[in-house]
Amino acid sequence: MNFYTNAGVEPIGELKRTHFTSEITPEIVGKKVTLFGWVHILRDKGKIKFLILRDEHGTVQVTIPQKKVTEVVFSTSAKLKPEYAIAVTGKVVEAKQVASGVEIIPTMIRIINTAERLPIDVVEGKVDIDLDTRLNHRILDLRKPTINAIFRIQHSLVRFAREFLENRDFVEIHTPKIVAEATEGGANLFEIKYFERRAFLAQSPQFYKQLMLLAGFGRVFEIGPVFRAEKHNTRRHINEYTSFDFEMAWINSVEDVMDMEERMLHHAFKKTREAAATELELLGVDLKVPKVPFKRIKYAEVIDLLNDAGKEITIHDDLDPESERLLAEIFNEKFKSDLVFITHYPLELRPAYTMPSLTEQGMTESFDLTYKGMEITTGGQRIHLYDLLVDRFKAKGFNPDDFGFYLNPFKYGAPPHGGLGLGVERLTMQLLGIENIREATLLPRDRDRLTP
Ligand code: AMO
Repeated sequence: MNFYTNAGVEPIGELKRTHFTSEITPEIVGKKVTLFGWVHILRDKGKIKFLILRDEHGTVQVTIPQKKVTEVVFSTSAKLKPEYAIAVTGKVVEAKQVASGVEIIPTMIRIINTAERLPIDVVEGKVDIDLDTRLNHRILDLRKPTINAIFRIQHSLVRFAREFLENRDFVEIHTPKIVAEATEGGANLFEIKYFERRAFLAQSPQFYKQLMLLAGFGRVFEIGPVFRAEKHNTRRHINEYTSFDFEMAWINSVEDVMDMEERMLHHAFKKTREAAATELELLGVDLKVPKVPFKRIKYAEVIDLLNDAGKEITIHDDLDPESERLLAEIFNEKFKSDLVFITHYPLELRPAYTMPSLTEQGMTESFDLTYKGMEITTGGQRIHLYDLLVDRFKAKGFNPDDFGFYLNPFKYGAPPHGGLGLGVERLTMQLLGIENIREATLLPRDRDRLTP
């Protein structure tokens, strides 16, 4: 059976791509090229038609003058509609009026697939559509070069952060996402039915990444989904996000963890600046590579700074969005820095596994990393001493018997250790100056959204 007889489309057949659009440059004038992509923009001037072809690396102009192309090519070009998937073979010629200085005169246009009338525009800046409508049509929305660029930059950040850790003896692990207990406290847990029992979706790989150090891995990391049943829809919370976690044994103090993170981010920013230069330029972002070390400030001092700025907040409170907004300004003014570690959080604000401070009564050996005021990372030294760990679980109101799988291994020579969890979407949004975390999430899940 021939699927292609009636649909007005042809198979890709023997055609092979020779170039991406970004490779169509003045250096290859005269060359015969074949490109695959989508019909981005069409302009019909009667005897001459213009087609902007888009592929994953950009766009190129294909000019179709009736006088210079075959009849078949001209009639095929008349059938094109926005977002048709096509193959174009042609000659690269000079074109002064085009920004790239070159265009393609086709010797063949093949319609590989047709497209219905689009529900949203794929061409940038045509009409402003609201985020919700865009997310409803996310697959088409992502075709926009500026939207696509966000995730290429995200890829680059993750790629180079991973590269940094791999070069320092970290082992990538994959831990279960169906779990028996909460790690970060019970408030935002998703409960699921697990045959005859109840289970939960993992809020963090916290327990398992720690246990892998007890299992003899010196350093581990994991980049994977975690789930939070956040009650409210906010611009910085989603219900499933990508957590970039690492954990390292034999640390002297929490400082080792912060040192590792700042060097990792420095590396990831520096390499992303080069590797994703085109995408950053497309988004008009001047990526500043942060200076190392990042500034460190104690939580108590942050509260003082906020109080001085007129904000009513005590050391027993978490930072609310207004505090974060204020801090972005204060840190920028005071430290001339976008990335600032806040350290020594009170015990009551931190999970049970967090190491109490050896020097500051009632505080912990923990930190958050803020980026332009927003928390992007939480980390700290963990308790590696069994008795202390059990005490802290009890103090938080947990029954240690429910956590045997986690607590028991600490009886057998657990090394001192610490680590962190970094929100990949939050890192991306802050780096690119994106207002709503959903825009930095490929396919966001929030209270109202479960598809696409
Ligand atoms: P925490 O709960 O602070 O710490 O989360 C770590 C980081 O994850 C990101 N994040 C979120 N991103 C999007 N939507 C959410 N609902 C959301 N919640 C958190 C933030 C945050 O800084 N186990 C500890 C980490 C550790 O100590 O290793 C933890 O999960 O960027």
